[in-house]
Amino acid sequence: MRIDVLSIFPGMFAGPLDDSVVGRARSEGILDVRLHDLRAYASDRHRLTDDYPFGGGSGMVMKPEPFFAALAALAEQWASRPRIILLSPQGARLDQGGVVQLSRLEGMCLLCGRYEGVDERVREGLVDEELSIGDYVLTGGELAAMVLIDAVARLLPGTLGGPGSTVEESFNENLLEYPQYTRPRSFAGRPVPEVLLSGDHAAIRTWRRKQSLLRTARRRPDLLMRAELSREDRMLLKELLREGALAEAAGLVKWVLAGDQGAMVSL
Ligand code: 9D3
Repeated sequence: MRIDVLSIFPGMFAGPLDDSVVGRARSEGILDVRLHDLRAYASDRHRLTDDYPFGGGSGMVMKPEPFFAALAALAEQWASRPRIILLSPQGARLDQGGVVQLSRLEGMCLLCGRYEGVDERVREGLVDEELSIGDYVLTGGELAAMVLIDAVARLLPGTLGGPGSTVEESFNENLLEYPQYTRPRSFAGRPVPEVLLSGDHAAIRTWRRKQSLLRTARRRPDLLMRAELSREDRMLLKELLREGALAEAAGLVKWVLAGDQGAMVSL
């Protein structure tokens, strides 16, 4: 996959994309990240990429010309036009489903905004999709672009985590992970749960599934409501209810087990 990035701070991308899974994907030619300094495409002699907002107000707005000039220059290099994505707080929230879809593209071009925002003509004339990485305020789109690249890179064919572990992943979709342990068997007076040392693989699988359900119910009830629950899952949730393990999540789990969510959502 080729990813072009337009930013006035291309230097920000140095560290995060150089090591580990992303670094390997790049050195193996699975991922081709091309950083472009937006300032190089500014039209005025001061190479300004921002200006005052029409209508007044505080803060600066990114000028449209550098984005248009940069994309015109890049169009010469592209065999086909990649998906052009603006990272912005007004974008749709990126989630793992969106990351999977993006990972199937041949290429993307990421536009990173700065200041208070980007001239609307950039959206109207250039952008295919606008994405946010969450409801908190960053200083610009660069870190969001790096998050997107990191999440997409690990799914590319040939990288660790690439299409392959999908059967297990879809099974675990919308559930949090179970607690994990490694050596030593006892640390700081805390032993590893007995079942994990038992060698009873069926019992281990059931314990892990139950822990996943417990964690998800207590920490992320929003995910539990979307999870595809098997008959065994329902049984495990009933056990957790009976054991009083669900605490404040008990009400939600009773509602999930009642099984009328489809009706509720369609109302
Ligand atoms: C005062 C209004 N602000 C909107 C919440 C203006 C504003 C703040 C921060 C405009 C741009 C930015 C810079 N942020 C991004 O460019 C950005 C972002 C983010 O702040 N949060 C989550 N995802 C993203 S993607 C790009």
